[in-house]
Amino acid sequence: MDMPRNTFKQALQSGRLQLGLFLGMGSPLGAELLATCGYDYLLIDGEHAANDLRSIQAQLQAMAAYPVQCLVRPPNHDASLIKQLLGTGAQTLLVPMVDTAEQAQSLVRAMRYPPDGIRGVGTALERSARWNAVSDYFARVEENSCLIVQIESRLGLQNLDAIAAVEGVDAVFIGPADLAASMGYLGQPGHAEVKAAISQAILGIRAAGKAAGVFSSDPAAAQQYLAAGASFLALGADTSVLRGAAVKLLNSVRPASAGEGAAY
Ligand code: 3PY
Ligand code: MG
Repeated sequence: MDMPRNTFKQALQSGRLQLGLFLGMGSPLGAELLATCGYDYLLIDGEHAANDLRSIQAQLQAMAAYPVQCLVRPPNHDASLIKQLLGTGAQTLLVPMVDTAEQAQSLVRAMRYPPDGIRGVGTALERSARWNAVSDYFARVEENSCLIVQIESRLGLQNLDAIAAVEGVDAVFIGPADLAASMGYLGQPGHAEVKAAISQAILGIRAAGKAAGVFSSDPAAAQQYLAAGASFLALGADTSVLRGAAVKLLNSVRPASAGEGAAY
């Protein structure tokens, strides 16, 4: 059978805007439901959400029947975990907390087989190669693998040019929540100084010839980041979308005088 194509990577390479959502529910049914909504990509979050290898695998399986690209965020830089996530069939990884070019280089090596990297060879056991049913897996794996590093600290911003220049880093994604914390604005990802730093970072990433992305659940900020040159956005998380819609529905019917209602 054919190698599954990483159309997300192709879209980044050709500068086509990609709009996505983070998945934090750990639910294959939720992932499948969201796969019908028309987002270009859905990102299974393993950094903050309660996901493990098996729940990530189940969500990848649930979304496989739909024309949506699946990204995964591991919790850390562990090369063994990256090997397992790639083996599970994740082709695009968004790796958090990348502060230096050396860290980015290590991640590139974790993504690649020897002699260019350190990824172990075990396709007979891996969904990525459909257990060796994909006959040209090794010839096609690199063109279909995509590494996005997250810059989300002052140090990361200082090292942005060097990080973005690392060969094998396909794109750089800014994490506003952590960046805001690092800049002294914990809980204020929409602070004017944070937004200005993000727009500046996007310009730097583009100048390095890499695709730039950012998380923005605020549509006005999202427009600002698009204008600065971002080519992929995460528009929020399923958890916030669900909670926001549930609260809005309730408040649309509940009499104003009824207060907040029971606390569950
Ligand atoms: C952040 O905002 O810090 C994130 O990692 C989400 O994009
Ligand atoms: Mg973050």
